[in-house]
Amino acid sequence: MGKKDWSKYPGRLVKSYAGLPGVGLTISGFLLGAAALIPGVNIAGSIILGIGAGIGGVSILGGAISAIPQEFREAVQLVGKYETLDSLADIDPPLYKIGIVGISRSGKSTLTKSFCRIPEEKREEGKTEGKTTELYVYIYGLFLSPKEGDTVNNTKFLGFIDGDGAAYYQQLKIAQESDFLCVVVDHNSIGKESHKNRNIAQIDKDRLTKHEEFLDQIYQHLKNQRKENPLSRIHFLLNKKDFWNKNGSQSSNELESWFETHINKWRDTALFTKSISFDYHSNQEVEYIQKFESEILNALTAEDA
Ligand SMILES: Nc1nc2c(ncn2[C@@H]2O[C@H](COP(=O)(O)OP(=O)(O)OP(=O)(O)O)[C@@H](O)[C@H]2O)c(=O)[nH]1
Ligand SMILES: [Mg+2]
Repeated sequence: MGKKDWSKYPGRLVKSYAGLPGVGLTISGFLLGAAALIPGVNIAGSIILGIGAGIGGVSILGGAISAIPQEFREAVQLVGKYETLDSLADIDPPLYKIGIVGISRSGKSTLTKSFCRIPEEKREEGKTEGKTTELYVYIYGLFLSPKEGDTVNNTKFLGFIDGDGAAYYQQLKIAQESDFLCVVVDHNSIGKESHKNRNIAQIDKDRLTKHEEFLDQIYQHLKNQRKENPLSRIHFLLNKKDFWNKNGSQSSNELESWFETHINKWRDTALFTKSISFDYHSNQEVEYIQKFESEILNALTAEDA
């Protein structure tokens, strides 16, 4: 059985009564009935009073029932399922929303797949399979190490939000709705399936410019949308380390310094997040996925403190 959130009941009740014709009828019934009590007025007035009160009573009862909150869906039942961003409001407990943003081919869906260990048969076309076209949320249960006195397993329910990197309206929406925002950048658009005979370590300057434009858009949007309600954390990942660090070359130093310069700019001025962090990352290595998990745990702990 789902739980209901009764804290919203009084508000819903007032709303539900505001639109009821029965309340008006009750009042008119009472007025007519009262008139009937005046000596010399017809006895029919008393009957009208009865009818008016009756209709009013039924409406009041109907209003009280319709204001009962909708049932909540339990997060534990949704683990391993896809949801939409608009369907999360009735989930209990509320999800901790991890938004993954970045330009196309930076590795957002790969990160989501690897972190949530989404089995192949569950991957959906346009979501976690192939090029992302739709904005989706994937529900994941993160096991937390038990605190003293815990009698049951402590799980935090995460909603991973991923979308099409080429559709900026999706990216801005994700950033705006997140608790923990992960911004993924890279040095070129080469992927696993297209690296043969290519210089995988080469830094594509145009791509870095594209990341910069993207970062600007996200920055402006968050500045506008989240100044009253700051995010819990923004975490930057410089992805595809397995490619750009191939030879441990001079160019990887350049890339790292490009990355850190941008993060420092955010650090100095971004008031729309409680904290900022970054890491070098590769979706190909489990060690980095674990580091990403510690970063989420870290932000969660800070949030609970
Ligand atoms: N070498 C390497 N390739 C990666 C890494 N992460 C992702 N890729 C590859 O980069 C390509 C694009 O990855 P996706 O995860 O589909 O990129 P995306 O950001 O979801 O892109 P859109 O859905 O278009 O927004 C794929 O070929 C991935 O295999 C990584 O850490 N290292
Ligand atoms: Mg994708």
